[in-house]
Amino acid sequence: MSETYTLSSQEKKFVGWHLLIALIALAIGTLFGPLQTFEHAGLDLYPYMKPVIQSYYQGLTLHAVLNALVWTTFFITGFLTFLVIYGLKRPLRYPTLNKAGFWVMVVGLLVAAVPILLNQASVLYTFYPPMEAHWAFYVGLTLVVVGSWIEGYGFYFTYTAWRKENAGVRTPFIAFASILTMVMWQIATLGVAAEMLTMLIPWALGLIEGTDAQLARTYFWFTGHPLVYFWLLPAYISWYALLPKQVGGKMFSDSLARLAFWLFLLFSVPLGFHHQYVDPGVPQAWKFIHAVLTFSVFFPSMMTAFTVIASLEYGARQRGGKGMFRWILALPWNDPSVTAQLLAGILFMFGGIGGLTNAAYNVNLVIHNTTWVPGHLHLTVATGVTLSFMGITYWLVPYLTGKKLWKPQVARIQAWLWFVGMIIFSNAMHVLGLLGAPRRTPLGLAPYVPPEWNSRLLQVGLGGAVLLVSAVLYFVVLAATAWSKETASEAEQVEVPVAESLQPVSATPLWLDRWTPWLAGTVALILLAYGPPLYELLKNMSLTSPGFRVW
Ligand code: HAS
Ligand code: CU
Repeated sequence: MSETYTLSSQEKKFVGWHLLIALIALAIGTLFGPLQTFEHAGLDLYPYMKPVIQSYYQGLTLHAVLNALVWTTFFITGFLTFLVIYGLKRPLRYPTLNKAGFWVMVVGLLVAAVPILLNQASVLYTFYPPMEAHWAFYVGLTLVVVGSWIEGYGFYFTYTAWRKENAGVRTPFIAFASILTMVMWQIATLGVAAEMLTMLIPWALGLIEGTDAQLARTYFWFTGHPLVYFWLLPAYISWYALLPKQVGGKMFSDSLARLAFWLFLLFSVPLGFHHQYVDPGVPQAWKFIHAVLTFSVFFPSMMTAFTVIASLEYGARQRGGKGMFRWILALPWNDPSVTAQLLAGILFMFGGIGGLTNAAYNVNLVIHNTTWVPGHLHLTVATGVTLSFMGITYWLVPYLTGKKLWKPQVARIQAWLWFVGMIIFSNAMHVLGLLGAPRRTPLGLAPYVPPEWNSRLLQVGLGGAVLLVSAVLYFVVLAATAWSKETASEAEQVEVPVAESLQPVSATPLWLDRWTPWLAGTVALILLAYGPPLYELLKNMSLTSPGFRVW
């Protein structure tokens, strides 16, 4: 196998289209974040947005749907496409199939966007019934998921073709982990597929009278929890296999990395009840089982923390780093892609600690539905993941466009501002949550705000302002890079940073490259953890709740 593979211009364009749509979604979606924080701080700008945006809830729906669902899904399918091609060092087996999947996603996005923009679907990104959106919202989101599945089938065909050509060879890690992420996603999204097809779409079309709110929430969180790992795993691929190369080191252990990914496949899905601890329709015993499984999925993230940091330390020591902690300073902090991902990792540690707090039943009762939860999700998906993806674009966009990154020092400042802004914002949100502030509420208008919340609410606004500056800088850097007239010279071309493993990949045991046992285990665990409670809910299903429009 040749050491490097250069994507054809067609392939680069295809990946680039995914990124473009993802970035447009992020550009619009992030703007609403600061708007919400300013509202919390007492500066309500929504009245000025009236012709376009009718309410806080329409803004919040746009914010979360565009950022948490669209930015992530489009970026991830694009990045995984890149990693599958580059990792397997071969073109997609059926590029037309992948293109078809992509266009289904785009059509779905447009179909869902219309009702959101017309204030016909201000149901937030969790779209819990009995709040009822326009049918186009549900159909559009379903098409986005179906499109991503089709792209996934394209990966599987490509992998099978590669396997035939490379019998007995270990699947290169970046391709393996990408395919696993897609498999996990396809299993995970069965929950919302069932929710949309059997309940929400027929209901919104008037074919059935009502919904069963408890069953709908259970379907949703079947998908909603592993969704967070669908966001996280592509960042982990970068931390495990690309970042070490960027810091001049090697991947600490190919085997351990694979084991972590298999554990994510196994444990990502069967624990959605940790989002439903307060739901009356879920029996205690099942909440307990899902709590235990939640602590199990904590484990591969701990493995990740130790092995990724070990890879970073190895790289830093190769660069002359010394001391117990001083080696951290020897990391290439001048590289914005590295800085963004290191800072993302640091805040993600705190997001992980918060996750453990959330998962503990009795503490969850304190923080559930408070601003603590958005505090947590901004450390995880909005920093661990999003700031990492930003870091990845700092080499990927130059690679795809053949341009030089515009002003790397500005990109570096952007990463630091995201880090600082998020610390201010997220810390204040966590504390407010402990003080009892409800999430998803325009707190600036709430009549019950006690004086001790005020300083924290101001910090929320301050964090939002810093994040706004960071977001603007990010898009300026990317736009200036893409539109620059200067193409990178031969010597300045970006090399795709894929780290070698410290131990030869051939030493990775075969059981870590076999799908059948792991898939069987995954399906069995899901059946055990979800089968009986879902069966009960389906047996007692009553589609009686009429739709409400509360906005
Ligand atoms: Fe969570 C709620 C539990 C991880 C996202 N979570 C949410 C929601 C979102 C979300 C979006 O149990 C809100 C949903 C909603 O709208 O209602 N979460 C956990 C647990 C983990 C966890 C146990 N969450 C995530 C990740 C997310 C995410 C990842 C997105 C990407 N979460 C919960 C629970 C709730 C919840 C409850 C429900 C709360 C409620 O009541 O509503 C764990 O998987 C976390 C494991 C993480 C670690 C950290 C490892 C650290 C690493 C960093 C390495 C450092 C580096 C840098 C590389 C153990 C890997 C080094 C740098 C140098 C300079 C050296
Ligand atoms: Cu979860």
